[in-house]
Amino acid sequence: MKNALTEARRKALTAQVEKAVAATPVYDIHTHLYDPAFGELLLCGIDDLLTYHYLVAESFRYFDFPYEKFWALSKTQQADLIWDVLFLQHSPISEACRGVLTTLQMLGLDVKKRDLPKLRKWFAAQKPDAYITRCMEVARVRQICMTNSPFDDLERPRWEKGFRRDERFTSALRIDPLLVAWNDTAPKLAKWGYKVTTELSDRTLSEVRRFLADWSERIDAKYLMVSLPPDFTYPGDNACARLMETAVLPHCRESGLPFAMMPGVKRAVNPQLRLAGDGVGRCDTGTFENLIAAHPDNKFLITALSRENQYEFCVAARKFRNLHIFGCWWFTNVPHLIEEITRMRLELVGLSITPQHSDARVLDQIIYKWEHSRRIISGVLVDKYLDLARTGWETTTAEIQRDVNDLFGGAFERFCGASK
Ligand code: HDL
Ligand code: ZN
Repeated sequence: MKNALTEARRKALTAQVEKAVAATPVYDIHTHLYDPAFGELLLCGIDDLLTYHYLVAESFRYFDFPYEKFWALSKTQQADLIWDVLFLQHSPISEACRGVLTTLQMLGLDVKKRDLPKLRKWFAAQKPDAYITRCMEVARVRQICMTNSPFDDLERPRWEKGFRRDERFTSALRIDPLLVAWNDTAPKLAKWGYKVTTELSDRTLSEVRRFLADWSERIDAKYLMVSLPPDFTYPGDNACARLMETAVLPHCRESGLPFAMMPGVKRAVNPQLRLAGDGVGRCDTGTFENLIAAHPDNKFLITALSRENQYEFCVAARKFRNLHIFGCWWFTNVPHLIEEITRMRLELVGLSITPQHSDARVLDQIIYKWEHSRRIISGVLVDKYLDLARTGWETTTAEIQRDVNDLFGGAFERFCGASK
């Protein structure tokens, strides 16, 4: 007998879910933000929002001058051009443009006036520490995981000098150069005192493990992370696969740290766009199934850049309990795909996933990235709980809150293990 869901029950359930999703503080498990101790590396404010590389790429579609001319301008001059072309000359309809406006609106600023100088004045008057707290409160973000690279010449010295941590900011050890550019990276490790050569001898591999252990310790890494080109293969007679197998994964097993892999990025498709110049390619998910199946004692986090791969990794997550899928990464971080990917994950895998991360590069972006995603995640969850209600299953308010806590960082923290 069809369970006629009363209008009152529909309304009550919808309100419960929307309230829980809107109010639950989230662990943002992948960002490019920095602990305030890193000073100017932590980007924030209207000019950083406007010169976000997503908007740079969109603006160049209207610019008819050489790339170098833009790069020679100051950040303020670049922001002026972007504001003019993407907000004034054309409606700011893209997700990255809309995001700037959502952030301004949620900070209580009037976008109707389109007064960029006035907006600049407001941001200039913000006190850094108070502003960080304000952005995290407005976005309802309880924890921010950074992307920390020993290979970043601006970041490394601050870690080596040491500083008092802001406990709201956790760390992830980013190791792309080690895995995808080993021949260029080996000399750097040698310069830093690790006895390595480009030849992957036993001594080199054990020194790479010492490097990973030193940095995991130094930054208190919650996981290790790498982005990979679409053609990464495992097993494979390539430095990436060999270093992964003989240094990275043993280190992760020994330290209990997950290894996050983000496949499908084609770096510098258009180098003239600099950070905005990367593209997407579909990977062979079978290579990752091989890797995960061969390492049952390792924990893997995966998000993919290709929409099709996100579906395939949903299926892979059903096969491997040591795989935790997360986020709508980069080009998939747009409403239509966030909805599709979240719906697919909940329907195929259930709640043992992490639906979103912000990937924010500018502090204030956490406000719009989470506002936009919460609305979509809320809508999908309402549908799912209404589907349950139609069977006669009554989800309690406490159970809804438990599930949302899981989706907003709880499942991730359990997957990482209390120890790390
Ligand atoms: O490799 C990554 O972590 C990506 O997120 C890149 O940083 C990319 O430039 C980005 O910012 N995506 O949102
Ligand atoms: Zn990122």
